[in-house]
Amino acid sequence: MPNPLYDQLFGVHAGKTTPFLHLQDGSTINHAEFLASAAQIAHVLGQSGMTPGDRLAAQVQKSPEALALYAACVQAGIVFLPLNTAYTTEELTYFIENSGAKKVVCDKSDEPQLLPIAESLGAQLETLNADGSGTLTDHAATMPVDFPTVARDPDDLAAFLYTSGTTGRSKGAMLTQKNLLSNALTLCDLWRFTSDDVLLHALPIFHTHGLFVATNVTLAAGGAIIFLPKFDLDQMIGLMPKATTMMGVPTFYTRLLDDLRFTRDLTAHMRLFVSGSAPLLTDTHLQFEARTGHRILERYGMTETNMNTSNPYDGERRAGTVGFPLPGVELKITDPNGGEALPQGGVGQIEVRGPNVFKGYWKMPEKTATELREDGFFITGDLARIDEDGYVHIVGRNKDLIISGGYNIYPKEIELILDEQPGVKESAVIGVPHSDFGETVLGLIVPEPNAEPDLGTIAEAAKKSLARFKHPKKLILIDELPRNTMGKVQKNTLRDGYRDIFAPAVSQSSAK
Ligand code: MCA
Ligand code: AMP
Repeated sequence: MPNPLYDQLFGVHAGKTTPFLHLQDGSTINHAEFLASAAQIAHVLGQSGMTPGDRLAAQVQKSPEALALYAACVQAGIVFLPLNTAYTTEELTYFIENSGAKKVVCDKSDEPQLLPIAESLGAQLETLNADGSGTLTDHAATMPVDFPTVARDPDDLAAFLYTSGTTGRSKGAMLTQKNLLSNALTLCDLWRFTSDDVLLHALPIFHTHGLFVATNVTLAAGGAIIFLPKFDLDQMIGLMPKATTMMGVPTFYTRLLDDLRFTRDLTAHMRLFVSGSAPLLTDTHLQFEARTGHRILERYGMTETNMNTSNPYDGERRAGTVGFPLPGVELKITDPNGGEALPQGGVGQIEVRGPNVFKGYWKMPEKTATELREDGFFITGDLARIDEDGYVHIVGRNKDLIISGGYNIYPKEIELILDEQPGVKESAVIGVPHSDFGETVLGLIVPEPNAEPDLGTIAEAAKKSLARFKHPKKLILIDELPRNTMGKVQKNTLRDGYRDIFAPAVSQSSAK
């Protein structure tokens, strides 16, 4: 029975004993071994009563077993919902409840907090730890090593990825088999991935970049991955000689450039460096070329759309641009007010349509209707222009969003918490340039009349509710927020006023 995503990314490697995952302890898992462990997990899912279309929420550390869990979900027709390991219990509760997940997989250390929540929401819980141990793998070990793949239609859901929004409520982006597969095959072809490639993989596998771009593209090619638990400069430099390609967020590249061991010799054999998830500064692009002789290939995507554009493999990789629309992806620049297409060169919002564009937000038809037009074009909220040669230049955002080290942070979510604190009249959260993370979070707080809110207590409240990467790096009391005549807070004025607060000598500011 056909299951296009499983068949073409995973099943196609059945029986292959060529390496798939090179682990940091020096061991290797080949394709056949990986598929066997995925099949065993798929049996666990099936035997626990999960049926195709059910959701599985996983907040687990990066491990081969975590990746096999993804493959198992695809094979069993379960919708995979990976979650950032930094999310707090409060954040997780929302995701489990909103998605109606039937199973939650988490680290053993999180079980005490999550078990009562899972039980109260009618979900089963399994554990999976960073070293691969846990109830999930214990159960899987007793299962057969092949699993009858569940038939799926290209429009069936394969994954949910939650993405925050300007209202502060996270939305589950529904991604179909077709969305993921079409993008993986297109990128594999465009970036010339083959079974000889070895990708240096230090990205997390709970977001699009690390899972659906880096992993799926390598799978589509039948290549191998040097699978690191996280970005570690020493490991990156130590293992680079064994790789042919690398994908990363701009912070990876600035951190590598900050290290003198990162040289032309170290990278001479490399075939391709890809950057995305946040703007790569022209300066970083040029420094990288001067140091290594390689031009980083920058591409642009979103959780809702996977990848939309890419610089060319063969042609000029133009610094400060995200290249051309991918084959099969239509892209237009429209007037943010009326929605009509602008003439070439005009600055407007990016809209995209193609097999990569998601099906909508889970249980949020109104949200879906405001962002996904009836004709299939998705309104990205990114502002751009197309130059005379067709390269897309992202010049800003029509959405209140901060990108810190490649992670998206919606200010509204933080403002809602700050506003609730005693003595706080209102707040504004902005992104300011940061030399390592590109942008970082600054919270500006206006006290109630005659109140003196305690910033330490407020910071603690934010820590309790929000993932670590969303915590304001600094909170500042101010008298009032600048507003325009319509009463709207002028965040640009605030961003200009505080842009040097972390005094970055060279910044990766997203103010493009
Ligand atoms: C870690 N911290 C962060 C971040 N990461 N704070 C703000 N922003 C971050 N991105 C916290 C840590 O918890 C720690 O807190 C402190 O900052 C310093 O940690 P450090 O050791 O320097 O950080 P790290 O562990 O080295 O992580 C930095 C990182 C990582 C390697 C840049 O954030 C990362 O892997 N980012 C990639 C994100 C990604 O994959 N994005 C793709 C999304 P404390 O000191 O309190 O412990 S997909 C997407 O955007 C679209 C679809 C696309 O186009 O790809
Ligand atoms: P996310 O919602 O996490 O998927 O993040 C998607 C957002 O990241 C996009 O809407 C852009 O604002 C930003 N983004 C991704 N890649 C790039 C890039 N190469 N340059 C600039 N912004 C990017």
